[in-house]
Amino acid sequence: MESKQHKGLSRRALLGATAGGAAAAGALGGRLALGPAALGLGTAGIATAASTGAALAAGGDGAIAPGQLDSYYGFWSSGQTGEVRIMGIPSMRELMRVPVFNRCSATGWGQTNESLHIHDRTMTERTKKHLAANGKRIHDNGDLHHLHMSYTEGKYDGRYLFMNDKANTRVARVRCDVMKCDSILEIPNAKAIHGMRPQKWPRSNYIFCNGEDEAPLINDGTTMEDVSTYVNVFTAVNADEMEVAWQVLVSGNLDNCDADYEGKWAFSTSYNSEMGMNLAEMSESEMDHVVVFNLAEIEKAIAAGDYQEVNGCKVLDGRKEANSQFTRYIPIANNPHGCNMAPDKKHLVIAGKLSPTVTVLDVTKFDAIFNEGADLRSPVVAEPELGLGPLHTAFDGRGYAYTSLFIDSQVVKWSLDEAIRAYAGEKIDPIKQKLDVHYQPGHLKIVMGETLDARNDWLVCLCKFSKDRFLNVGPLKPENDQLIDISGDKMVLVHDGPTFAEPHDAIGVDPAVLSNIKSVWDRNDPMWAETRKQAEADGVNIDEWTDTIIRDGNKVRVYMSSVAPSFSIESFTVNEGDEVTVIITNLDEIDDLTHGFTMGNHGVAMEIGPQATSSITFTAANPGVYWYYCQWFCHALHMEMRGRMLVEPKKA
Ligand code: K7E
Ligand code: CUA
Ligand code: CA
Repeated sequence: MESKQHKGLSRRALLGATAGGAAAAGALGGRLALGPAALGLGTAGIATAASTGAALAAGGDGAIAPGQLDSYYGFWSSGQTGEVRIMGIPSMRELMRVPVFNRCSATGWGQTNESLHIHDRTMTERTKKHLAANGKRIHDNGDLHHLHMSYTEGKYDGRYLFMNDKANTRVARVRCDVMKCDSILEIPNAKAIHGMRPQKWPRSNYIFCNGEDEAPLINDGTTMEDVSTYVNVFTAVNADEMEVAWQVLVSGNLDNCDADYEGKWAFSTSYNSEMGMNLAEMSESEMDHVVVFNLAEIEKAIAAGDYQEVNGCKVLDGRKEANSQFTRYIPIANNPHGCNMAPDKKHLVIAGKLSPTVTVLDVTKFDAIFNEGADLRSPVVAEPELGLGPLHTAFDGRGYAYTSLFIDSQVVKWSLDEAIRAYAGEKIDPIKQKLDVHYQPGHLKIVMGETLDARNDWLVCLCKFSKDRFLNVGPLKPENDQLIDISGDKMVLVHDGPTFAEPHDAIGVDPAVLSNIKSVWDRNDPMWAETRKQAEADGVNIDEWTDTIIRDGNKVRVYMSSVAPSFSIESFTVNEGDEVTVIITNLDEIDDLTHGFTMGNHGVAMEIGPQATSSITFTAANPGVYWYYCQWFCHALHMEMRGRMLVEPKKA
């Protein structure tokens, strides 16, 4: 493989030396690129800008010249922003955002009827009551920490991405063929889904979801002070149906989780085995634990009907005092955090957080701890001391592990094999290198590192603080996702990547896995199945040019088509107080020809991709003239792609 090792001249030094030139070229390139494309004048001007950029970016180290594609996809979580971001590795360019738990001003996510159907598909009655009381239809926020791709036999299969929402106890799914969310599931009984992983073997039949916060199982206000009634809930979601398959009650809370490569186990860290309600109580014990979930035993009980049904979920008791075969609790030092399965199919690495150690468990020894009287620490095969604040661990394909040290602001590279030999008594130091990162790293990821196809080229380290690494943008600073070249013996930091609040986690994916990505929608896509049903009931063919207005009491459905640069309807009339639904099919079939629909002064906007149908509903509360327009710059006459809604005053 071609080495990407540092060649003496850093990207930073290179760009620093030519900063003035780069900025000038960037500004020039921007203007040139917009002008001719918009006016349909060809691309002669763009070529000039591109070659200027390429010269500046030459020199390697993760730099990708204009017009060049990245080697890998990166899928980034975004924490409290609630979206998924698609990045390029190694350029660290942001390629796209996929709204999931957030609302999106550009695409209308959280506002279009298609996205609202997805949002309220599985809302609990409690959430509906809460939303109604607050005058809302959906939550406005999410806290998306973890995202992972679906697996088949231990490798990514390019079907779906799955992600958690800690804020509102949800799990969502994104279709990889169109990179849009197609399912959001609110999980009953649990509180605050944090750690979340798909099953790796034989395929991702389940998504494992950790409930982080403790509360009474029947949370109706009757036992709030009695902490002994609090439980934590581990949930398996059926990934194909996006429904809860089963839940297991556990002792202690649940933080991060992972699954093995044999389909036998899931495991979760717990920092609050104490069931403490404040910081002092939560860090009181010397030891917390990792919960091991025995999938075969759980399945057996579910199949036998040996469960309790709570809020429509099948619930098993895996708490310590229940003494079941569903769980075992392996003691681990002091508030552990990360839970990472190595691609050697054998080793699970638990990061100590408050302890300077990581604990390596041999998952092939987990059967033994389910025997009566077994030593629960018997699967421990190494416990190297790595540094302060170990949070998460990544793996390459050569047997090295890379652990983030939050307090030390470092990534430590160490050998799994040597750590195991050292634990067995050999005089050997498993630590290969410590690299400073900037600053306070959380997750770190190697391309394909959470699959049986782990690579040896790039490590991304997601740092929580950027402090002085970028121009000051005010009290709220970006995070800093750093790119590290791991292809040689030594790790080399090659790029700083500022990001908005707050990616926790990421995965790197070979584009070969994603050959199914479409550029144009399929007209029969299920995304607008409900809308299609309504159109059929209205006798409207949304697959053809249409300009039909259906009046149904005070509901008005406006069916339009779009072909650049026109909507099929130039104006329509409704009555004051009407509930108006605008349904638009974009009949353009060309790559990258997205239209939009924005209704002026109504807070209404949506994206309509090529060959897609989108719809949006609002009330025309005030009489008068309102212009609607296409907000996606689609044509030289894009500004002219507009029309009027005339709202007749109520008759006295
Ligand atoms: Cu470490 Cu929520 Cu994955 Cu953040 S968690 S770092
Ligand atoms: Cu269509 Cu702008
Ligand atoms: Ca603790």
